[in-house]
Amino acid sequence: MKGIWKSIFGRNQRVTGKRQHRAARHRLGGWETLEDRKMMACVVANMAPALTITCNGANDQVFLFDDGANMINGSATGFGAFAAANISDIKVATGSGDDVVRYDLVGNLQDGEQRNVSVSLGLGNDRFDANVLHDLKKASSLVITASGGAGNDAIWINAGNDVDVARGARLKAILYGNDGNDTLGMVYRGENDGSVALREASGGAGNDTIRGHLQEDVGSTGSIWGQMHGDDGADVMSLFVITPNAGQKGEMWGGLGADAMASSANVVVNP
Ligand SMILES: [Ca+2]
Ligand SMILES: [Ca+2]
Ligand SMILES: [Ca+2]
Ligand SMILES: [Ca+2]
Repeated sequence: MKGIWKSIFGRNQRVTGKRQHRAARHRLGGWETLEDRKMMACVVANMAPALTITCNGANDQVFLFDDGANMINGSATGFGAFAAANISDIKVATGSGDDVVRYDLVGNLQDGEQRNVSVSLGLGNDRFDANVLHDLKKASSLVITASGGAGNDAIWINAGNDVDVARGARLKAILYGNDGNDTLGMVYRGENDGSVALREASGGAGNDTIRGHLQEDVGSTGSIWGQMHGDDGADVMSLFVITPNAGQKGEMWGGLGADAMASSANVVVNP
């Protein structure tokens, strides 16, 4: 599959050439320039329904544009542009270095379409943005899981511009800052007749900033939930769930350390 993938992009020749080059370099005493390392930074493997992007210690950038129907277009440092069809599982691991990852839903997620987007940012001061720019249609699912690893990371789920979630559909985010002073957040606004959840935002050790603003339009009939843990450190946290519907809509825990916490009245606060 890897071979097919490479030949689609006409890279076989280049890979062979690079191997020879690397062998020659070893003979010359193992010199490797920064330019060489950049070239090898990310590997993209299309094994539909899984798309796996694995990067190394360089400062990598991975961009993913999901049309919500059938096609993921993207680019990754050292690999260049790619396109993959029939993908439901996207796994990104960027390794060490200060990495930037972005996932954009650039069309409506169509009836029944499933996406599990899993991003592991590794060591370094990393950034991940998920921009949910369109609606989630009937029985579709978008689950975003991200972990920052050690270092001061920023992880944001941006779904604040009228994102309607249809009956039986779900939008779920699970965010881990891990060690370091991290910033985690999710913004949602739209008509929700399915399920919207900031299922977990966990800061880990370090002084973290964790924000949740989840707002359902009037007429929404779905379920909504926000949950966060500051964990160790002096954390700044806010969780506001704005909804026309009654009942508890979230819970937050400050953990050890002096935390600053703010919430709407439908969120249970454990300092
Ligand atoms: Ca990296
Ligand atoms: Ca990293
Ligand atoms: Ca971190
Ligand atoms: Ca913390």
